[in-house]
Amino acid sequence: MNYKYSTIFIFLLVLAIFSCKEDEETIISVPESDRTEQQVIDNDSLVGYLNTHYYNSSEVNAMTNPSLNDLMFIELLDGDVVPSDYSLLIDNVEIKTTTHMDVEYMYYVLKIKQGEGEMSPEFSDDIKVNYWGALTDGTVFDQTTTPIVNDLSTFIPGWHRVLPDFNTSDSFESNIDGSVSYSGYGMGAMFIPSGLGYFSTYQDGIPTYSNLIFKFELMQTESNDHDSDNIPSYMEVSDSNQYDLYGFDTDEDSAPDFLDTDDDGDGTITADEIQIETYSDTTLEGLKFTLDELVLLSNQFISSITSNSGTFNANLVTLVDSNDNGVPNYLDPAESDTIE
Ligand SMILES: [Ca+2]
Ligand SMILES: [Ca+2]
Ligand SMILES: [Ca+2]
Ligand SMILES: [Ca+2]
Repeated sequence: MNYKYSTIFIFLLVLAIFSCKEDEETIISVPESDRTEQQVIDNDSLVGYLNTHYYNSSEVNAMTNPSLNDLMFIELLDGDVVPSDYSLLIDNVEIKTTTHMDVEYMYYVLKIKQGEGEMSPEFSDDIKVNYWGALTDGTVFDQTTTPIVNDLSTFIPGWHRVLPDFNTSDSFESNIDGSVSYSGYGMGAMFIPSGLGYFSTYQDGIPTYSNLIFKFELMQTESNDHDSDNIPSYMEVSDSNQYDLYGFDTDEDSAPDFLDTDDDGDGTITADEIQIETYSDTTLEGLKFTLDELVLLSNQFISSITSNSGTFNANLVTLVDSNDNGVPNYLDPAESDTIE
């Protein structure tokens, strides 16, 4: 190696070392924010937004089936007053609190339509929705054009809290072009802190620690029992954290209860450790009438209604506790008798 090339080599080597060092420092210099501190910052920002934005309340409230684009958030400029027929968001949102990852969060819900349907999703159910998502600076990062069906448990924590407070559509009709028009659907908007959104995780179009605004329409919902053990997934959580599907593993075999067909690991599947009585009728109304007449005990629930070639079915599930120790058999390895 002659002098000229060795100089270049040393220069590149120094540059490489320097670059590596800089990369390391870049990574180290961005520790995740403290959730409690970030919540204070986020809540100030959200309240600021709600105090400086109004919406077309009279117009949208008068509509039977308002679309997402019908609901408009408009910035109140300094010195202006809210026009009549419009309302300031802060005066109309419901203020909610919840605990997520041991932090108390506040979030805000604007309810335009409760929804005329009978169904409300649990946080782990499938939902059919239209939505529009934006940052508080007005940047839209996602929007549906036709309703999508998705498992609500895969959505961000804010959605788990908000959607169960709404009802589904009460009717729909198929159009000539194959699309479906819904009416009487639940519709609203949520204003959620980053801690109930993506927090420190960067998403396409969503910077880290972004507060999020969603408008949504809830068309339909369907109960989810991910492991088909007859215990709906929303019930396969701990009492202390009703939204944490993955954190509840009774037999500690690394399969969380909602994905475990033998929850207590005693060798008898859960479906055989509970009592199931099926009710059927040729009409939905007839079945509902029968179910309404039932007087449920505290350890009983009715599974969602399903239909199968003209017959409507629902299961009355009893969580039997044979040894009377307060733990139902399917979660109690000490009690493994199969229920007849
Ligand atoms: Ca289940
Ligand atoms: Ca398990
Ligand atoms: Ca299970
Ligand atoms: Ca079992």
